[in-house]
Amino acid sequence: MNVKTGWMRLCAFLEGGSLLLLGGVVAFADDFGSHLKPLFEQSCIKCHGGEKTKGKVDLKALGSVEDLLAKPGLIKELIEVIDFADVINLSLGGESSSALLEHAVGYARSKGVAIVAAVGNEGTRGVAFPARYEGVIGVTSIDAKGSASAFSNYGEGVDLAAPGVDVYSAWEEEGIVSFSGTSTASAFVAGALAAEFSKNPTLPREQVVDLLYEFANESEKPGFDEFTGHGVLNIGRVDNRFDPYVADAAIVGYYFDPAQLREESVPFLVSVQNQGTLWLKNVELEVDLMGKTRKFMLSDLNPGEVKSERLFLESGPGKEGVRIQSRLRVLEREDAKPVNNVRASTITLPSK
Ligand SMILES: [Ca+2]
Ligand SMILES: [Ca+2]
Repeated sequence: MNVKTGWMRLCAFLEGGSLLLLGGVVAFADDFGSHLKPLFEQSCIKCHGGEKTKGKVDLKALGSVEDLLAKPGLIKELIEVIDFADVINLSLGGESSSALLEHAVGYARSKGVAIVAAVGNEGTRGVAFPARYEGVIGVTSIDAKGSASAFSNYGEGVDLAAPGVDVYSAWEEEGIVSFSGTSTASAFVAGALAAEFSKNPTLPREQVVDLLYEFANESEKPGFDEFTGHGVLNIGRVDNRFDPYVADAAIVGYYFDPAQLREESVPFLVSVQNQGTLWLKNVELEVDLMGKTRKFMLSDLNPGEVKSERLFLESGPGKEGVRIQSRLRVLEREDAKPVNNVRASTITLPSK
């Protein structure tokens, strides 16, 4: 099966028109040449303050994200892409809704096209449009440790998280460049979705999207949450779901409830997830904190299940960073992926 991936703009824009992002495409249609090429040619690869680059799109006409979204030409382009794409990545967003854009999203949904969009990089409550629309997969950014990026917007409309901090990508003339932003994360999810559509041609599209959600790694608050939605994209778990012998326990992080940060002794959760396909009878968790080692035995973990232990940080907000080190050991089995069995973090609680 050939999955067609439509690119809208490869770039989103910061105020002043400097570059924010880009992304990567996984699969193309047979007719890529005839249909997508003109769009690629129009897409900007590099945008700095409205410079025209290498004979590509003239960026002088482009203003803020809001201006961009309000341009009828962009919506027309989107509609044209919908007619032949399976996945569309929208690495862009704005604060206000647009009737035209909402119409385009509704049209895409009616055609069974998946739309993936960045949640925005203002670090505030309120997901950008179009990511906030129902039916659009809103993607947020995490760093290398799997924590939500401080610059990511949050709230209703965050569905999934993917890497978005210091991500390396190819650049013009064999160069390499590092990008950060939810736009980068969005591209990973669009690529993963295109790959999974291709690998699961008989599954309804909505079910394939649900697979990405179901096999996402737990992150932030246990369960669905407004910072990382269903969790962090893990295409390996999706692909391993029919292998019945994967034993993999993972420390998925430390969660501090913002409502409890004012206390002098701040409670937090250490969470462990069974990211394999085997039921795990016993998993030993050790946590080093403030000169003491605490041991816990987590029993009876079903595939995908998360269990948490509550600990306390005697530091309080605004004090110096506290080192926390955690280790996991799966008893009676060999863990297939030891790399996620250890986590060392220095926690500094924000002053409130
Ligand atoms: Ca969560
Ligand atoms: Ca593991």
